[in-house]
Amino acid sequence: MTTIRIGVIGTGVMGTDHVETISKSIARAEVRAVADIDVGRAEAVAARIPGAKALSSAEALIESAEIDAVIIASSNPTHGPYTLASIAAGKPVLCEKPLAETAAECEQILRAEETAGTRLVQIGFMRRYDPGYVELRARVASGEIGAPLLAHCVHRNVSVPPLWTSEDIVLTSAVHEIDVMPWVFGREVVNVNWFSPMPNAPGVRRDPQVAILELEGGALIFIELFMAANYGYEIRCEIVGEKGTIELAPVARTVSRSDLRVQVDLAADWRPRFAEAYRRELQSWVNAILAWNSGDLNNVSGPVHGPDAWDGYRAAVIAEALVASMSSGGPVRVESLAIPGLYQQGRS
Ligand code: ISE
Repeated sequence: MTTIRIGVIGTGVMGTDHVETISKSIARAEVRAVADIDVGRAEAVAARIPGAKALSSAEALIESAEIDAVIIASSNPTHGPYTLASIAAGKPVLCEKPLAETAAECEQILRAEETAGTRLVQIGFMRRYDPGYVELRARVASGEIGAPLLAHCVHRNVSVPPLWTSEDIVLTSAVHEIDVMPWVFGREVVNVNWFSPMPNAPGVRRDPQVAILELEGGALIFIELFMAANYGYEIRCEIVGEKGTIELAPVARTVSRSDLRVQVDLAADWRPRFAEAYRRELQSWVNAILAWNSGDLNNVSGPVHGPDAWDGYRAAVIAEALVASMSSGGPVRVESLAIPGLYQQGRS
């Protein structure tokens, strides 16, 4: 097999973005089918991609003999069921976060993978492919700032859909820091605590929120989540160590000066900010599937070399602990992640 035939479920913001990235920038892969509950939307996306068709159902896409690998970018409640269906069909699957809505559902996915005998699931934690985060992690590991002690993270959206709840902010947005910061520090989360300033005008959600994650050994991660920040999409991260600090540099390519002002443009959402991360994520996923298909004996981890179902499960456990802290108003300990009898037990 020289080209991976991909099927994309969900043609909303992320599904459409993946379809476009694959068509324009990914080698040895093509989109052959898209599926969406809104058939008209799926047809409109398929019409722009030569050789792609719109299918009536996600299940038909997963089972199609013309599809080698699946991307799930439909609504959050569908992630778990479509991931399980892809495992049952023996197909590699890249599922957008969250892997499932609960840690218990993620555990079911881990067990299904174990029964299948291969790790088939990659999760869309694209920040692990972002050149900035990759460098941050390498420099922390190099020891140049001594032991890392703290991280200050800022995660701001222009706005979110009107019905998003306080919990959605944790499960859909904070989940990125929940995944990437333990990866940068190389340590697990042991304790979480959630705060929010009292709102002036109570609404459907508490926004902004602050999450504090304590890692093994005592390092602290402070995360500001502000979903109605209005002014632009912005991600910041600074690591404070014993001997210095390292932070993500601003990503704008140009700075302008006029009318007594210095200006830097910000994006309206995460797609431009993480475009290179998405490209690298997709190419690496395709390359891993090709290597697996070619029977590469060094390829012991199946078609998944990036964040996997275990990482999706870990993030779900920590997100649930944060939601518990939101209700109890106090710190919540993250109990051991190990699942008795599971082969991933203890894997980092
Ligand atoms: C969105 O769903 C994403 O996944 C973005 O990466 C994140 O930064 C944003 O807050 C979410 O709304």
